Amino acid sequence: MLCRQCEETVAGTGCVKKGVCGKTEELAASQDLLVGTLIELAASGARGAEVDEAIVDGLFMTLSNTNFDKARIDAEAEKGRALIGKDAVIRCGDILSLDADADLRSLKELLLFGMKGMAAYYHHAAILGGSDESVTGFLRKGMASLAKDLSADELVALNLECGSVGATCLALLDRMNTDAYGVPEVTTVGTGVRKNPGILITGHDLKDLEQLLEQTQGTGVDVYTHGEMLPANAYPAFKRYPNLVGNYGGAWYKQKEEFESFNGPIIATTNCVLIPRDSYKDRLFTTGTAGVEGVKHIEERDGRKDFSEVISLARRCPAPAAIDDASLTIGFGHAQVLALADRIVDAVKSGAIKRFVVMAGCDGREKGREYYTKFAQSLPGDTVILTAGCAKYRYNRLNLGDIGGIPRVIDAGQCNDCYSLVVIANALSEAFGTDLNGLPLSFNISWYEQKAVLVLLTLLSLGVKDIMLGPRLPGFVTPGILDVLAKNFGIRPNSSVREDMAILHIE
Ligand code: FSO
Ligand code: SF4
Repeated sequence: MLCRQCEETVAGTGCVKKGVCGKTEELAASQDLLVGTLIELAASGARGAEVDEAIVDGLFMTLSNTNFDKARIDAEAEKGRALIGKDAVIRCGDILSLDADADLRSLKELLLFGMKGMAAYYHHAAILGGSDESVTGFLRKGMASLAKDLSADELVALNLECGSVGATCLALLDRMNTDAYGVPEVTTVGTGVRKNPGILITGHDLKDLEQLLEQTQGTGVDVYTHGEMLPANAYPAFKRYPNLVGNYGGAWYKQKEEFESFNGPIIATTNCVLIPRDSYKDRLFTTGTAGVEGVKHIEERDGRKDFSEVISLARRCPAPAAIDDASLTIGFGHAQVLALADRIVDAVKSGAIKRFVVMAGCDGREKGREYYTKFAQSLPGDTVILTAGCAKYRYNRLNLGDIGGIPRVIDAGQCNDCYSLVVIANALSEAFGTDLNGLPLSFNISWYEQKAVLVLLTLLSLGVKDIMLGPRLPGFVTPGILDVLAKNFGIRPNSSVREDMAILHIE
């Protein structure tokens, strides 16, 4: 196997015997065949809703930490083969062969991983009824292009197109979420526990949360969010449920300890799910694109998921053990921030706010990610952090205060809500009559998996320059491609907090 799609890849170069994530060689081979089948499906010229769904869901299932169930990956490849109408056997590894020119392969991997991220975001929009042919059309075109001999210029252009379609996809998801659940409100969320038994829901799927809340009404079972589900607490549609207690725990990589101490059942709706410890494996359920071998999977039937087994298990379990009892302020999507726009502009003009730093992205388990906590702590008091995604868990408990009522950590929500950061940045650029690069705005992004790759491509397609990226640069980016990214876009790796502050013009 060779997998180097995420930031935690072995030695920063590639997982070859087993994934750091726990992916086995057998699972990697199945994923390789699935992605190869999807490339062939896209190249076959087949069209229709089933084809698009197969590409979107198949790609999403191969995203890091999404599906560890080989049988489901194989079944998905079988679905693809049926749509092609012949026995496709091409593996992605054959198409993106190591024998090929390393820089061209690197650009194709960048494109493939960006499309995996796009597929994940599109899946979320689609389950809420959203659709956009410009997104699915690009996924078909982009996947088919992986099997072609293309020049570096053609591949760079496709990557930028991927980023630009990514903006459309993120805007669609933003619209679908707010149409379904209302505009997020600024909300204080508790992290403590109550005495009732509870169900913990993690991942990004808001529709799963909606159905769980409906089905738990009157059962005496509480519901807690975990990880990337935290921002759900800000939606008016969910706030009206009295048994939505708050958020339990931190980012995805802490789940082994936190799922254990939760005591009750856990529903993993998407990435990031980890191969569980035995201590809670029989309390873990997956749904949607998520999967783990030996863990019960809840299927959707006629648009409905039946969580009765989870609820009945919860009633037999002890209440969650407290981890802490803090409060987090969330809900700064673009609507709430734009409502503060006049105050923000005045604060910049008066010098009360000197700089915004986008610190969005992912959290992860390496020790080196303490950098982001230290960076946030070291920022001067006249700086505001704009964030989205699970990266926030590195600094959302620091109580960094506010600047004249404007919080120093503006948390737009999940990584699915990165579109809000684009809207906010565009509004600032309009207010100050300058392009994004002329604003007092710096980017210090932390990445882990492929949704972050898509967001990065989106920022590049919007013309954002000088993005700092860490904690390590992608293993699939060759020195030659890094050089192109550095020369054309000013992308650079982070180093030490002190040096990076100076580079990002933070005094
Ligand atoms: Fe985090 Fe995981 Fe949302 Fe990612 S939970 S790391 S970018 O998969 O999805 O931010
Ligand atoms: Fe390795 Fe990441 Fe691939 Fe898992 S997803 S096998 S950790 S590169």
